[in-house]
Amino acid sequence: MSHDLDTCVVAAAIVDDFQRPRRLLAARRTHPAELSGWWELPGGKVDGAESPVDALHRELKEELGIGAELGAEISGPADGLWPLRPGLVMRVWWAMIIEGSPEPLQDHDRICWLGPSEWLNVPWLPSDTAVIAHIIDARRSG
Ligand code: 9L3
Ligand code: MG
Repeated sequence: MSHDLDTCVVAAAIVDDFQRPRRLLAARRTHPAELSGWWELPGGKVDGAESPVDALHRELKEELGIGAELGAEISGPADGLWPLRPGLVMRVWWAMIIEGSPEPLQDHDRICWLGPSEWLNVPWLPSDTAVIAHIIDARRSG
């Protein structure tokens, strides 16, 4: 299926180290009501003209007050993308903080660092559970 016309959401798996990630940042959403209380990889929708990577830097600045270095993209099951719902796909990158310290400034009421064996220990949005389960599996199989 082609996703060319789908709206793109971008998100970051923020970790403490690209080579050997131990801690992963999770953020708890405050809105909309049906997503409130669920945890996600921070990010949001790409605006019309901006590139996905620019959008992700903007979102991380707005939502958490941080500057980040992006690593590799985490490829999803649908032509490399992560389907959210009809017409909406997500792209996810590894990221490390290079500036600032993360705070829930907008869209979230809590953030937390999940330790090495804790990456599935918060109620992630279903879409994000798929991403986290995938990266745990990928690391386990080398
Ligand atoms: N979404 C899912 N997982 C994520 C993010 C950042 C977003 N990690 C979904 C939730 C919303 C939609 O994408 O339905 C748009 O996200 P936002 O712009 O409200 O953050
Ligand atoms: Mg957002």
